[in-house]
Amino acid sequence: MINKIESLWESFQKEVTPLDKQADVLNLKAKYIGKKGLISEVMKGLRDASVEEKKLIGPKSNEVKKNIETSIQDKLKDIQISEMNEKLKKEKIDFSLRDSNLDLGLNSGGIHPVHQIQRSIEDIFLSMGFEVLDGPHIETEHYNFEALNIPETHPARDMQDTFWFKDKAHLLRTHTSTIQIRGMEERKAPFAFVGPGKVFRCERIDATHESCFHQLEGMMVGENINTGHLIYFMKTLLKEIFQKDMEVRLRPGYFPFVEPGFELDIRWKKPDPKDEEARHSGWLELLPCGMVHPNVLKAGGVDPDKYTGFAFGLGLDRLVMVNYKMDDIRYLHKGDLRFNSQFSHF
Ligand code: FA5
Repeated sequence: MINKIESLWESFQKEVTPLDKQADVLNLKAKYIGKKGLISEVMKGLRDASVEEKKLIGPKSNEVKKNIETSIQDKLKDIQISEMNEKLKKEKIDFSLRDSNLDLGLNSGGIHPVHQIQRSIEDIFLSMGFEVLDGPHIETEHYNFEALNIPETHPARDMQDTFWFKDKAHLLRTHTSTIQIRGMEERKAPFAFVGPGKVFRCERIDATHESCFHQLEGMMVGENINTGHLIYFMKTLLKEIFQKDMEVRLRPGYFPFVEPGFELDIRWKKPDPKDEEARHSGWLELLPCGMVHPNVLKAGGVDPDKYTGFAFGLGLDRLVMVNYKMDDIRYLHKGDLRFNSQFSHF
């Protein structure tokens, strides 16, 4: 077997040398070290080998695999460089120019403020032991409504105007709460995760409403999780974002998937565009949340007699508005470079 492995290494070297296309190199990689590649085929014979042989063959095959991997990477790099040189010759474009622009800070891109805030919130929750999950934009009625305790006849379906697909079975998700169900299905309690992303609603657009905006869902499930935990995590989140203790209040709020449900408001000063000094204080509705309804736990495969949990759904675009004292949400996604470039240094 050792001989076979060594001869595979030799034939690989012969085959890789003349290649000049990335696709061919990747095919060769699969041929030798893919799941069903030649090395794996040879390794099948390991079962019948003696203990002494096994001790030699294992490290040898690892060494050859490593050599093949390194040689593939080197080859791919060489091909990339020669393709770029070829292009330079043909198109007479100086690719290095872009880098020098970046050095000068000209035309450089930046991270959109919504994504900046999303990333910082993800970091806050990661540091508290939460996972970060993703979910599809195109959803089924089951994940968007049914499993969230919103049956077809329930009036709560009217609260969110939905973009439906023609098949009437699929839709653009109207909230990130869909991630709650998908997250529960994939893990065993206890768990905690957040799920950020785009959501879509057939809304009349105005200064605080967009039809495509961003939410960040959060969920914690375990034994004896209660409203105290919910308030603790929400206050910690707000303190980290605003870098100070925030005054909050909980009001009753209705969402079919939580019981009890709350609206968490923060005390804030509303910006007055006319007079910088004349600000007026108030409460801003920021964070709907609550204790997960037993039906929702059941739909996600969690035993509601043993576990409880809290969930929340944060509107990221509105949070950006508060953070930067913006008076109109529409600036955020208009694509006006004069607006966007203000954030490009991040
Ligand atoms: C929900 O979407 C619930 N899924 C949130 C939730 C999760 C409640 C878990 C309880 C437990 P709501 O429709 O209120 O709730 O939207 C949540 C947040 O999204 C709002 O507080 C607001 O910040 C933001 N939001 C809602 N509609 C818009 C819109 N059209 N444009 C911009 N932001 C919006």
